[in-house]
Amino acid sequence: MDNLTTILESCKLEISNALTMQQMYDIRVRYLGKSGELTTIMRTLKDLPNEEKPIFGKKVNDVRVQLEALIVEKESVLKEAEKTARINSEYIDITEPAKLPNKGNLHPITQVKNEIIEIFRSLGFEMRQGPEIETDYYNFQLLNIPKDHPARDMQDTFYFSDNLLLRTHTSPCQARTMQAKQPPIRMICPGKVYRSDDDATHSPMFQQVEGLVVDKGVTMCDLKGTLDAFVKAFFSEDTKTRFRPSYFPFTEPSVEVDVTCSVCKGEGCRLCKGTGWIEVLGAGVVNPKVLDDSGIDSSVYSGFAFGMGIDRMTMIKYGLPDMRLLFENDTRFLKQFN
Ligand code: 2NM
Repeated sequence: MDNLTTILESCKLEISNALTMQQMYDIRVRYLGKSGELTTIMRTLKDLPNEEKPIFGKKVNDVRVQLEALIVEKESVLKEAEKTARINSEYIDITEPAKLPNKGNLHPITQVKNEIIEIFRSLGFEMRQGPEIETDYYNFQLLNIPKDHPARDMQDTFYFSDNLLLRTHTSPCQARTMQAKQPPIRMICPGKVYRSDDDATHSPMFQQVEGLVVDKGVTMCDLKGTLDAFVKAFFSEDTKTRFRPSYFPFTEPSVEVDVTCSVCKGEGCRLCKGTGWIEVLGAGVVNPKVLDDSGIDSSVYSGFAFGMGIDRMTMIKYGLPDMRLLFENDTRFLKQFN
């Protein structure tokens, strides 16, 4: 009987000290298992006098029932605690924003090209496109570029044959348009052009937008007004223009157009090399010979034309120090235009 009391007390103590389900399992085996303490003590029953057997047997059974209840109760407490601990350790914050997939964007040159097209569209210009492989006739002859002009040299132009070449400007598209329709013409041609050039400021392929207006009474004034409106829309409303005399075979007179520096507003900085002005465009009044050769009567009509490099416009607009940034496809650079 004393042994039984000792077993009961020590088992109660162990149950109350137990911290894990594994410990509870061990306790159950050690006290109630096949060779556990209670089972062992039950085996001494047969050595007792007959009259004590039922009393002792009942007592052992009472202890077993009592311990069983205590173990079940403690186990349910521990199970609940382990569940809570697991829920806490596996907590997922469903309000945390998801990791977004990388989002692409149009290349900066494409963005600037679209912007230029949109500005001229709002001024009433239509967009036309022509082939990148051209004939000598459309790329040079029709544009009054003489046989001995340096642009025609193998050094400057990629030839497929004597007659076939990669266009060096988009002007052949303007010539094709003049052949195809009579004035009024208000068109721009954006696209890729190719020159045998490759250094820090020249790429063998670059993109241009050229424009052409032909109608009755078109003058240099219309050219100035149109380009003024364009640079104000493209750079900023306070941008001013400056027209310097220049030369192109297909225009007469010809000009080079400077704008006030978008970085220093004319003060002088690195971008404008201290002058306050940046050259952005070439332009001029279309040479009457070019009109006549393309089938437009220059005694009735006149026109102006202009051309700009989209890569150059992009560099100026964003103050890029090196044109190669635009061709390396480094996503750390490109995603800044998202
Ligand atoms: C420029 C500068 C000046 C130009 C001329 C023509 C055409 F076909 F009408 F004769 N198209 N583009 C032109 C004129 C292009 O780029 C710097």
